[in-house]
Amino acid sequence: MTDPGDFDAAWLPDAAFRAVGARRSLVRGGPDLLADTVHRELADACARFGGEAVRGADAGGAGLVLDLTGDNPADEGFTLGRADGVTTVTASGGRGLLYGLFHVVRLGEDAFAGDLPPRTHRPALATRMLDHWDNVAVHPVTGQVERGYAGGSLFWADGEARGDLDRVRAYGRLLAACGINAVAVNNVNVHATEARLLTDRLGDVAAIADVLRPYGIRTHLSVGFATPMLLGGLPTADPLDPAVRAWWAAATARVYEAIGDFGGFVVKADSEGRPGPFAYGRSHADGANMLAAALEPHGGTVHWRAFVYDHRQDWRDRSTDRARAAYDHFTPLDGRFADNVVLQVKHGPMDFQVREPVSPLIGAMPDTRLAVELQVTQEYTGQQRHVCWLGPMWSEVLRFRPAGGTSAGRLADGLVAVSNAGDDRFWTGHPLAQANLYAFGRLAWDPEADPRAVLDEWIALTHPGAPARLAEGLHAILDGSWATYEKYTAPLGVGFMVQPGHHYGPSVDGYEYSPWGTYHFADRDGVGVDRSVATGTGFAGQYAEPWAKLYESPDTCPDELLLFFHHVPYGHVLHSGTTVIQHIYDTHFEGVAEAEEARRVWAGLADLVEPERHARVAERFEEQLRSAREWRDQINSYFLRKSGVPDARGRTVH
Ligand code: GCW
Repeated sequence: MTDPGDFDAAWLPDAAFRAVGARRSLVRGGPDLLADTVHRELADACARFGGEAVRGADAGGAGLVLDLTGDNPADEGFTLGRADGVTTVTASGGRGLLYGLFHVVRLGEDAFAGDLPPRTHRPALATRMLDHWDNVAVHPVTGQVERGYAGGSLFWADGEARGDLDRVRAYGRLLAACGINAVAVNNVNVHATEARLLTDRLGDVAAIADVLRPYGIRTHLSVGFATPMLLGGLPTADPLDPAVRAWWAAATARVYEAIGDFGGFVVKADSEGRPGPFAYGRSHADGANMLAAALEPHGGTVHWRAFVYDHRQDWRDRSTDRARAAYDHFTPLDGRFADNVVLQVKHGPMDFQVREPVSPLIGAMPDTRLAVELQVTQEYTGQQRHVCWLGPMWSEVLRFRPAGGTSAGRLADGLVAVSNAGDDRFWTGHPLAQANLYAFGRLAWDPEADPRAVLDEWIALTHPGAPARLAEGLHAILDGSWATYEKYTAPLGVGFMVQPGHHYGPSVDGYEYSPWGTYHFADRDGVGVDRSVATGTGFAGQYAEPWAKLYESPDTCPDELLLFFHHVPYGHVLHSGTTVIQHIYDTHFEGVAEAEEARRVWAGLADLVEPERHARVAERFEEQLRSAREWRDQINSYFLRKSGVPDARGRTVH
């Protein structure tokens, strides 16, 4: 065992188990791998807190009984109740039992006080998956973990699988405690070494799967579309070619020999230079369905990403709009995907910016299974050097009602996120970014959950028994941190303005004359992208009503998305009553002031937080402040120089 002191306990510190560990508990039912996990958890907790954990036999006097009935193993739900001094968790399947245990842990002493009428809890979304953009071999451009801000990979180091899987085991345990049930272990940009995870390096994947399985987590692999050529020696990867289909069928069958509960493939095809079906004149449905056919006999799923756009656009070409691309490519294919294909759609139409509208593809393909993809790793939201609690952003996305009816969270069968975890001692680089990982799992379980309540849970689990002042301080720092980040970065939904390549820090024109399709079109008169139907790219028309109409006009478009949908003069008056240019100045000064205030609050919590954790966050705040000031000054100066309109409040703009 790795010394637990080597890495942070995150939301599962020993003390979080005090209430369950102080009692006599009984786990009934099985044999079952996950019921054994539940028993082991209880036995460990009891060893610390003086209780007793019994497995199997009926023993009197238990204060906590976890009953696995086994009648519907696929059901992930559980029923929790309390009567006659006994707290009972009943579940049909092992995962439900495990989730029930963690629910009891979250409740703490409240699970053992008074009567609780039986209540059933069940995840709203069947797939709750983390994608790791981890490379096996260090990639010359993207390193060990693409867009990773938490050290190296949990799974791979320098071209090899890590031998010590204790960290992976601890990770699986943390993920189970927030309800995550699937992990893809390699980057969607599948390079040469990583392609072999499907073939001669499959044993490494199987070893990871073995460690995650006791926590109810199925392992998935990202695969490259051209693998039959790369590794199979075939002259083509045409999805309709019988030899290609046979190659995938055989490769997939071998995966299932090694990993009986393998989850399936994640595929990035015809996207940012990755190979795909277009090369053969085939559709994305042809491509996805070929892989689906290979997986189908074994019960596996294809997660086919919808992130398809022209990344070699001519910036002079105003008719191409990257925001339109996913909808334009995929809606004509609705109903043509096999039952075990899930279309994985980024939550916004562009690319994980601090503010985007919800992708119009969500809800536009009623006959296609949907997974919504979030980015827990903070590529565009401060790279885990800035504090940015994303629960409120994701909650907005999941509660969005595309056609005024069912919410995005209810339309999806899966929620997927790019993980922010690595081999860093605190898992996520910035210790407060642990809250994002936790919240992702909890929102995938219940997309309607109040993010504030989720944050309360995370605070209470991470710091059991801490005084109210700590929770208040953490709320003061985290609650508004997304809004703060938005204030000092790209304004009013316009996006990007980041340094090309690594995407950290400001560069207003960094992507303005680039082929990536990410422009703000600022000139001396105004700024923003006209995506209206009347005079722009027509993107607003991809929405169902009421949204199409709302976004179409600058008069009704919400302020925070104004520059995403419209090009307006600097003097345009927002609903808030201020002009666009004054809003830019005001928010940039405010954003920095708010970050300074958050740093001050954190400093005042030093007596309540373990020194190493406190120091790590304090150090990150220094960098956040430096960077936030740089953002403020570059954005403000840029717009003063473009517009010639001074700050009405006469503050320093360089
Ligand atoms: O946000 C962009 C990232 C790429 C990433 C791509 C994607 C894995 O900058 O690093 O590639 O999205 O989602 O495929």
